[in-house]
Amino acid sequence: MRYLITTALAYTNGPLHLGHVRSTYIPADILYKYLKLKGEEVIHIGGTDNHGVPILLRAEKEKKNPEEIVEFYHKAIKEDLDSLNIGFDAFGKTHSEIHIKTAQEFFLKLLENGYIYEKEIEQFYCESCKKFLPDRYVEGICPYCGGEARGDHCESCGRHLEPFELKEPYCVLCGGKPVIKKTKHYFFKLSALKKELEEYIKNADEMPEHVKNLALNWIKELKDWDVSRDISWGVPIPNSNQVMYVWLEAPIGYISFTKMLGDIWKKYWFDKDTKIYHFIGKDITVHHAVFWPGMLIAHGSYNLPTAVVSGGYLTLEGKKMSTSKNWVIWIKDFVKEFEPDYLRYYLIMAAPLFKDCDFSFDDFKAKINNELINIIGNFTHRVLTFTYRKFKKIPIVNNLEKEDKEFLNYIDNKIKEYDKLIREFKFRDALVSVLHIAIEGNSYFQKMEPWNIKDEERLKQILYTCCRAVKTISYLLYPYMPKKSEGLLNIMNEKLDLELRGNKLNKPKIIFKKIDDEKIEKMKNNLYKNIKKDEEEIMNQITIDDLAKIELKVGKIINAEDIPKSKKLLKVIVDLGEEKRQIVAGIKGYYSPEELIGKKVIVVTNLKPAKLCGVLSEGMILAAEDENTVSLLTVDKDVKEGSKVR
Ligand code: B3M
Ligand code: ZN
Repeated sequence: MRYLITTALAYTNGPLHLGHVRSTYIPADILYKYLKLKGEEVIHIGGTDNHGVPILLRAEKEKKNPEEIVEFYHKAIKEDLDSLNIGFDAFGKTHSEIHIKTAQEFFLKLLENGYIYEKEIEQFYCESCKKFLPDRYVEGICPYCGGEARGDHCESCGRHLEPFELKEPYCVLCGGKPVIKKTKHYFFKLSALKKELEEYIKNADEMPEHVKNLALNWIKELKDWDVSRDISWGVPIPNSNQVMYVWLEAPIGYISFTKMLGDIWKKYWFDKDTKIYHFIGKDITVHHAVFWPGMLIAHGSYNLPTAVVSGGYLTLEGKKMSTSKNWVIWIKDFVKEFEPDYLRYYLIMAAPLFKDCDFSFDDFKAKINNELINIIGNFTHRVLTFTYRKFKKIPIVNNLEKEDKEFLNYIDNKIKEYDKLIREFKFRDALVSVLHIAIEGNSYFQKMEPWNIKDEERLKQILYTCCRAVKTISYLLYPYMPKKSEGLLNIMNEKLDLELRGNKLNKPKIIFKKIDDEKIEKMKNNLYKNIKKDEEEIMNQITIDDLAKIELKVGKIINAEDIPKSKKLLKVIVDLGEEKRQIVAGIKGYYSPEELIGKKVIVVTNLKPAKLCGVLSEGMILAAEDENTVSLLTVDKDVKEGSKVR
């Protein structure tokens, strides 16, 4: 089997932050390094995405050429990745000859196969700038919430918008009022591919379940896709003065950049015994699991993705990351203070890849100091220093006792488990298997009490067994923490494999050093000073959709009883019109059961049922509270039971 691993092509309008590397680059690099270690034929292809409106807007604002912006961030992004030891076989740019040529050929093939057609549409146009204004070139007022919005999206309420929906639209370049003008655009016939896409997704055995579901949902209502733009920055569409929509050409970069390796690129894109894994962040799942395979099917000759590995979001100290609000940790700042391997460890350990995850400095410190160092650091250091003191080299023995064999057997099983998990993208679980070897190793060492053993042969057997464990740990840690693995192997004078050669040991030094509090405090201070109180409030705002999740209804209390076991709780039956519910309310002492009967209250009706003091509660009654009392919320005029509250 041959493997092609790709990572999402980062936009060259900023450097990388923790979110990018958590969802995409670190997990991809772990699989890449592991498959390489196993001697598999594998390449990792990545690069940057240089087109699209945000980059052009940034260039226009900074009065620079888009090329300059692209060059600057392409370099910065590659440096960020290098600093974390993410390995690539090719790292390209979409603003390059090889890509432009590949994308144009691709386009022409789609045209030839009948999957691209022209259609007249209306677009905003700025007469003073003499420009069409796609997507983010127009801003205005959101018709839904009245907030300021861009042509494609409202930042305030989070809704997707079509440009013509905007109220009081204006051109972002000159502030002028745009007019509506007709233009011809190219469309990709995505709607014709419904059956093929469905079949592809259903049969993609390695596709993660959440990706499959999302894709199948999208496929239900496939619309054709507007793939041309009236701007000058991008891949020119042959025989036209438009460029390709960035999302049409960017994924073709995976092919163009593989071509940078020469003729072998063909094996990866045409030979059937190749697996293609696209690592991405979950916000671009549909582009990779629907649009991109659609393009490949329409083209007709390339391999389709085996899996789209889409990692969850990362929040920072419990809040959504925001580059505009400076609530972000840039990679280059992070690696100035902490070892890159610690970041790699933490971001994998903090949560499974497909789940969202939070980065917090305190938790980072705790996971490194209390988990990694206490378990793996402690075991490996203990074994190496003890063995060095006794023999100066790794003892090799032929015979082992039962308990040694049992431990080695345990290790072998963990190696198998790790292999299976990592290939299933369960990077966290695979790392936990390594921790288990160290935990088991620590208890084996403790139980054997090598410090009390007088018989040299027996001592050699025990330390040999322990060194096998340390060697295995070093090997399995390599994809996750290449530098730490190298440090351990250096002490053992060993190669990166599972053999034990009985070499002379180098004097052990501490490989896993603790993170110190000062650095944590410094980073935290730097981060928190960015966020002023009022900004904090804005970041805690919820959207109207968040609010709509809570279902509130008017209910009439028809029965109330004491719960004798509890100091605070009363059991209440509420009539909600269509149904009656039992709810446990924390109002004892403020209301007697009798005075509750007949009251109209506000009930949260879609709260997950729970037992309080052993009594089932199917909802919640709203009440206000100050330091003196608790007061139930009620309705101002009499309305029917079951009325909705909004
Ligand atoms: N540049 C967007 C992103 O990183 C985009 C990815 C392209 S992958 C072909 O979210
Ligand atoms: Zn204008």
